[in-house]
Amino acid sequence: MFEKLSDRMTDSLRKLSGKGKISEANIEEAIKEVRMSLLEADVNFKVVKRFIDNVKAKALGENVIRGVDAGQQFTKIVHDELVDLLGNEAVGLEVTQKPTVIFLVGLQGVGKTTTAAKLALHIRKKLDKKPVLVPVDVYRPAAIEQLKTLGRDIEVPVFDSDPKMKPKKILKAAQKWATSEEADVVIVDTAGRLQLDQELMSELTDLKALWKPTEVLLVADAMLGQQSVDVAQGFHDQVGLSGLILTKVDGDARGGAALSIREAIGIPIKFLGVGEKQKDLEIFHPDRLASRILDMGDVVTLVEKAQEVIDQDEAQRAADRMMKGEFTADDFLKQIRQMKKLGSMESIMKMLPGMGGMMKQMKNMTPPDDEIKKIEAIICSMTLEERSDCRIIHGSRRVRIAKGSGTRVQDVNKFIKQFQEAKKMMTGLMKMGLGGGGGLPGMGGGGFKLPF
Ligand SMILES: Nc1nc2c(ncn2[C@@H]2O[C@H](COP(=O)(O)OP(=O)(O)OP(=O)(O)O)[C@@H](O)[C@H]2O)c(=O)[nH]1
Ligand SMILES: [Mg+2]
Repeated sequence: MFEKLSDRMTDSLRKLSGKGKISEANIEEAIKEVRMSLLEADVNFKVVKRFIDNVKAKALGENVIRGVDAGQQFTKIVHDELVDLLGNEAVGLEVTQKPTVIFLVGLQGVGKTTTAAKLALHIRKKLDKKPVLVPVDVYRPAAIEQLKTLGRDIEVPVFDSDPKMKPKKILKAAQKWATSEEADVVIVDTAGRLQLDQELMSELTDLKALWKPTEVLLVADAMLGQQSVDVAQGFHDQVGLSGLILTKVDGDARGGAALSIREAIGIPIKFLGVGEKQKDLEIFHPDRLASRILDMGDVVTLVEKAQEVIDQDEAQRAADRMMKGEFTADDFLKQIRQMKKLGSMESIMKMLPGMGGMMKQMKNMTPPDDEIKKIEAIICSMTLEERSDCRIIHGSRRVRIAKGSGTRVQDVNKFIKQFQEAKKMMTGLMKMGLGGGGGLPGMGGGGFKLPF
């Protein structure tokens, strides 16, 4: 998501770079393009108008710093305005009340049930509280079973709702049950409808009156576009919302709806659903998303992900060995495997500043993930002895490794050469105190380095 918007925005901002100072004449074109890129991304036209007016006022205002490149100044203004549009601060969940009751509401198929499970996992792992789940969707036959299965996967208790009972009765029974479970947070997964209808609204209002929820979160599908602004408005008018969770952000939605809802309705976006798995939920950070859109990278999220999935001790051991010049192909294989836990190379690179533009230039080259797979296969085809000292790998061994890994002898030659060079370079850098782990030979020229 946001890729097209990001591409267009960065293109239009790039055109300004090199121009000395912002002037009405030179930013007119850039402003026009920013407006077009927002409209094309499906941002609500009223929201676009306000956004552009603000950007213009700031750009032509007195606060412009002299001596800074016009492109950079303008990018900063657009960035700040985007952050403002998206709600400035990240707004997390308030879970101090016991129990905190969270209703998830929304149209059919937007991802309410999946999100209920993701949220439960987040609450247990990140907030260190005990969540329970309550399904009240008695209309779709398998809905209750679906939540029970998800709950089992993440070991979160799910209320044994009886589909023959009315939602109100279920909720009443679930109140007692939640107390006996000593739940800190109760997540109620409500039924979806094809569209906003009165029946659904009055059911939700009834449920809300019965067990006053701390949060009513609208789950909205990022793929739905403009329509979701009306849906959000409808839910907000009739049920009252405290926030929004935007799902399927990993898809190829244009993203405009996300940029519109906060501004149009005034409720904060709290989380993003970024995949089908239980762990695929991110706290929504306005500044990080703005940076991603403007191809300024999102190194903070990347580092946080790395802290979660990378074995720090192992990384330290590898770094120590690199320092002593003892880094082997086997260590390298371990590092590749750790890094793969972070996601595809493409998804990692997208989070690095300026990489969006760079990736476009790399279109005709072998995709980095294919390159890594090749390297992995090459190392796996080496004997332990060869892995610990690549210098012993001569002619016939190279042929054997190429055969074993399904690559060409040239590929093996290239890897060994680049591995030795990168090792030398990394050891040098480490000694100067400049390097981190994770140098990747084979990734063209001098290797590729992650920012940790
Ligand atoms: N790619 C992706 N798929 C998602 C995401 N969230 C949910 N889905 C998928 O969307 C589909 C619908 O999800 P559900 O959680 O059943 O949606 P729901 O709103 O509970 O649906 P109803 O209860 O029928 O109204 C499933 O196939 C999910 O795997 C997400 O963030 N990314
Ligand atoms: Mg559901």
